Amino acid sequence: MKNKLLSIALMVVAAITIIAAPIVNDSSGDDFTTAPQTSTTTTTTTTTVEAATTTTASQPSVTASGTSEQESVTTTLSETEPTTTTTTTVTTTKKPETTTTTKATTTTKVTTTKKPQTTTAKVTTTTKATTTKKPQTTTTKVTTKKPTTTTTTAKKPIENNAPDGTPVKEHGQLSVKGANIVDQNGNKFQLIGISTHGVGWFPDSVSKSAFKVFRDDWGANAIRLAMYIEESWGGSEQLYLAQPQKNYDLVTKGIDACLDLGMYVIVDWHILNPGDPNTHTKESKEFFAKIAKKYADEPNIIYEICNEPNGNVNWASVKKYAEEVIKEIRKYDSDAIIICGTPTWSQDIDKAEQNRLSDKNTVYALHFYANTHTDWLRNRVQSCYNKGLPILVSEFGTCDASGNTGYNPSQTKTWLSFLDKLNIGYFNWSFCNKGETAAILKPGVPHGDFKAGTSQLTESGKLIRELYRKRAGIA
Ligand code: IDC
Repeated sequence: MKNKLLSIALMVVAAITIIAAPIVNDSSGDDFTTAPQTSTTTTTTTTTVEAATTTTASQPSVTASGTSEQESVTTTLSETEPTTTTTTTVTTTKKPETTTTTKATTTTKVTTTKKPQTTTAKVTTTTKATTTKKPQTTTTKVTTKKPTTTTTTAKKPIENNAPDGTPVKEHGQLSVKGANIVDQNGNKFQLIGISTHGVGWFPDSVSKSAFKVFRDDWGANAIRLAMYIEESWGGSEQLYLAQPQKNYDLVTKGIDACLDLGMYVIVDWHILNPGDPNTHTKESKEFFAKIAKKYADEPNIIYEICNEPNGNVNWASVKKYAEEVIKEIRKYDSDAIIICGTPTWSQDIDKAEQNRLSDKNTVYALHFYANTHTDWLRNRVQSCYNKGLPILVSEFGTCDASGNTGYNPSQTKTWLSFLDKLNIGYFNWSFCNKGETAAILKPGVPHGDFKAGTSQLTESGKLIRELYRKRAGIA
């Protein structure tokens, strides 16, 4: 076969009268560009060997698909007026033993001009052996292309850079297993944390020394950074949509503090207004893409993509929003926990249970306020948990759902011991000094000056500290 092809190629070459032509062979070697000003004649010859395809082409024809082994003969003629130099290159690779159909295509391209400075004629013979059952009768012409760039999802490094002795050092990257969050060793893990109030309104609550008090004096392992995006009653000028850079900087400051402290950190896109998260999908995607790009390698980070859908929005609609935002986050961060809010201020986990998101590391938010939501909501949690729904209480209060009045320590205790039994995590609303029942600090206490002990705490703050410490085994 090799000799036969070689002689055919040489015959073809010999039969062609080459006058001239500047042909520029581009760097890929598969394409030719003919200098236009001197070109006068173009001859193309195609020879077919052993029952195959005849191709007439002004470009070299390259067979590609289905080629299992290849035998090729390349003849290059270089001419400097009018002398002809012939260079023959023969490349042979092993033929397959089980060839059932053999197709050979010889394509010769010769371009001539009258007064060339240099002439290059390239003759290429390509033999294609195909081992498919039915003979293929088409030849695929391949245009040389740079390899397409594919976007790969960022992977987390295995290393855990959290400081020794911290919660993240011990538990590492979290994931979802059935109805529970598990740690890097596959053990059930309960996130126990404190939520800030709106960081736009209380910028000094984003305080590393304060977060350290929650870790060391309260036994918390996580902080939730609540970033309101706008409000209906006023104060919106401090919030994300009005001041994206300021709010982004506060959130990253809070995340960095948690990285230093080895604490988990929830980045909360706090929608209360508007109630439909789809209103600002674009802004949400931009925000989370920025955060995810920056922190994808940190096991600390958790994304909460919509705090509390409410008003005229159903689960199907929230799900649509969630799918878009999750897709965006997953471009950069393949495995962090994502929390998705549920309708009716994150109470309708049962709706989500019936039509779950496909992302395997997404959990569903359930929020309660102890004096408003009692047995009926606990029953819902139990029933969804039994069906394997992963739930996180990313916000709860000790009082009425308004955040003020109705302090209810006994319902708070009932809730927390119920959640402890199921290993469901929870975050108390909120670390702020605003004069309201749910606030942890007494009015006027500077957030940045928060200290261990009880002297700065409200009744609600004292209760949560006591329950958290007990749970963590702090004397
Ligand atoms: C409350 C704050 C209060 C603020 C109000 C409106 O405690 O100071 O004026 O928001 O912005 C939620 C929300 C949370 C609420 C909280 C108490 O997630 O933003 O905070 N709550 O009403 N859901 C149920 C209760």
